[in-house]
Amino acid sequence: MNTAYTPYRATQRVEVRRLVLALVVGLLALGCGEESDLSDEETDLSNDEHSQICEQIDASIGLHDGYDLPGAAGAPRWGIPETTPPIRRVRRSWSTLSDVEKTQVIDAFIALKNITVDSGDPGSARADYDSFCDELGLESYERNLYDYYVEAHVNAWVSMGTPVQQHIRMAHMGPQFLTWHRYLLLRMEADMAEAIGDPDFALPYWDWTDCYEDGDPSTCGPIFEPDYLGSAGSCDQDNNSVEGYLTDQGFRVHIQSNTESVFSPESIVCAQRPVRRSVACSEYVDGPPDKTDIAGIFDRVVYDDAPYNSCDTEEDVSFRQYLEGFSNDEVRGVCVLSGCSGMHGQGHEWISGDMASGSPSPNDPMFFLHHGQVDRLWAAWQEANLATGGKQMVNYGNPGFPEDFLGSLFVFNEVDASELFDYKALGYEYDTLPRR
Ligand SMILES: [Cu+2]
Repeated sequence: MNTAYTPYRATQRVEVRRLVLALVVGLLALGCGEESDLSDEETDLSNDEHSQICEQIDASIGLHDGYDLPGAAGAPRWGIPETTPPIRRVRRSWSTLSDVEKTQVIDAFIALKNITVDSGDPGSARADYDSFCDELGLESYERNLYDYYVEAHVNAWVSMGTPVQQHIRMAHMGPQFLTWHRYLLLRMEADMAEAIGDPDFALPYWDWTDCYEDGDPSTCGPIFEPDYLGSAGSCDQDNNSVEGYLTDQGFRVHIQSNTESVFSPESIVCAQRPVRRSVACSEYVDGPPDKTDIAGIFDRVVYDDAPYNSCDTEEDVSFRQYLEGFSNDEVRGVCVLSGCSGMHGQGHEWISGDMASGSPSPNDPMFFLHHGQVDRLWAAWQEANLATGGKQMVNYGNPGFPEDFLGSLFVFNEVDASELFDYKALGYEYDTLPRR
């Protein structure tokens, strides 16, 4: 199945580089290239500067469709996993798991790293993907089932450069943000279950509010335990490797990006190193989202709103925009690019390190727990709509989901967005859901 990585056309490469360069130069000119020593006043963007960045993001859209990039080709297609009625995965809050259950989750993540192409383990056929790292010649790199998810996400991110007609399939900054990540988690969860031989295995989620109730809100003790998910890292960017069980068991990152050109395939660099975190070190966010932020989802009555992007869709109107981030109210260039507000972006930025690296952010297993919470809030919002609108409500409780966006997912073109609305039909549910 594995076919060689065919570089996208040279003319496109030049254009990508030029645009990314323009973006970076633009950011530097706006004073956003430096991470510190800048006052708020200096980093604030005028409306004009804000639209300029948005236009540059838009301009990078359309350069390639992603199918000739690694991470997309090679591996067998999946489809919706089997969901025979007895299988009911109940996704629970991480902080309610027993020590044994926590260890099982971490071991499942590690197991996926050990399911390499040639291992012959269940699922190993799906590790036969075209890796960005094949092309970059990382000698000791072995393609594996965990990194498949990282590379698929990298592809979806750098292919944010999608033709205009492909905008309807973008995995971020648009309506398919929630459907795309729901599918990513669904498949990851199924692979973890298979890897550890427990068909009822369910991916836990990170309930952000635990950081306020049960621990030191500055570092969120209930989550960043060295024995399980690993330490909170360090604010020293050169010395922020995660310590503890995860790292000790050999969990390593293989693909990273240089953060100056996050929307370009040119940004990809391959590596062999532990996960990095700088929890609570970002100057842009004060903490993970809290109860008040979460309650705000019920004030947004439509799923998404025209023009269905990140820069112009109103987060006061669009549930998706409010949840995803990349807010159109951002006043800092770095936040327009990577998201600092909006609950999803805020969580990424608060953990920082690999989580704030954009395209390869699934390198940190926290990505999957964080997106578990994002998916849970979508489920809660759907249920609230179903309760008020009756079971006949269009699109399974997603009023305002744009018709044009109901089709196939980017990279995962074997499924349609519309197949992912009814999460219980996909074989899982949540232990609790926030209510209106
Ligand atoms: Cu993502």
